[in-house]
Amino acid sequence: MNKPAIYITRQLPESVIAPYRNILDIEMWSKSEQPVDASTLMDKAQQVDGLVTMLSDQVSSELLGTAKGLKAVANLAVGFDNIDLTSAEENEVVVTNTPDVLTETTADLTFALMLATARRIVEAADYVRNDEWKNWAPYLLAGTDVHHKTIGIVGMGRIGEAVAQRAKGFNMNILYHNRSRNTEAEQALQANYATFEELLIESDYVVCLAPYTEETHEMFNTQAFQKMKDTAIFINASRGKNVDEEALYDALVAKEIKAAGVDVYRQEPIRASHPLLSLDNVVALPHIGSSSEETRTAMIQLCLDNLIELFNGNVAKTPVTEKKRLST
Ligand code: 8YV
Repeated sequence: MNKPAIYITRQLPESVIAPYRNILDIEMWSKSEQPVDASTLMDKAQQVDGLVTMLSDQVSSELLGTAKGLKAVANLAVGFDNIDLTSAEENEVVVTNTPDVLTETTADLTFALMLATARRIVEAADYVRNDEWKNWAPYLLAGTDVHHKTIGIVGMGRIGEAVAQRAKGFNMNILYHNRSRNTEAEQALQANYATFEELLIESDYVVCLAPYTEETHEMFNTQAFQKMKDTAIFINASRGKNVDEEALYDALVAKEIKAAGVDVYRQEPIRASHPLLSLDNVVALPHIGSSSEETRTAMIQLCLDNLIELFNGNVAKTPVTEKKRLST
């Protein structure tokens, strides 16, 4: 029997892929410096049984409608806002994602970003490297404490809970806002539910971990930043489109909030000319929430395991669309 053919839209390490070559006929995008272009992705989608895609690949209704042999799309991310799910369902293409394996790693990065922003770690490291450190001064690069402060987590899913766990270790007071109450987090992590407005008003650290949906589109806007304390630090480690970036810039310049740590942007990658990068009180990262070697490997393996399960006629381990087997 022929092996199912799959196309992977980035170059991934052969050491991780190799064991799967016995079961799957795997082709990968060949250029390490640039992402797959839309027309190659469209062509490949028409030739294979499965795709492994990244958040930056648009899996559109046009692609799904024309790729008649395509049975499954395994997205290398917990999010799937790059995939037209309605069209996937209509075309009976099963979509999978990579939840759980990236939870702790993304929570580590979120917390690191919060600490880096509060304690001005990037500025301080540059200060030493640029030979600016001439004298000791009592308030030299003085930051803001994290411990014993109030953290407000917007989006109390798996990653939100893992961030709350870290916050607990820092003796923080934990508020959260979510579509629905998370009673488990309330009990296990002493997290207190707050309306979005209450959370904005009361938090020292406002941390956005909500997935991107129509409801969350630019929920962090001028009004939201105005409600925050002028000492508040804003962290975004979920999706750029949850934030009105102009409003964030204006709030930072007007000192309506103190600082921001950002891992995600409306349009990625950003360029050095992005307004937020002109501000010293911004720590900007290149969307590396889940980027540890261990987690990236686990994510790739989960994508490929999902495809194998599906091609074997089983339900995928982590399906996004309705749990169904591929019709054989
Ligand atoms: C992605 C992410 O894994 O999982 C998500 O939803 O945002 C990231 O961790 C990364 O962008 C690769 O697609």
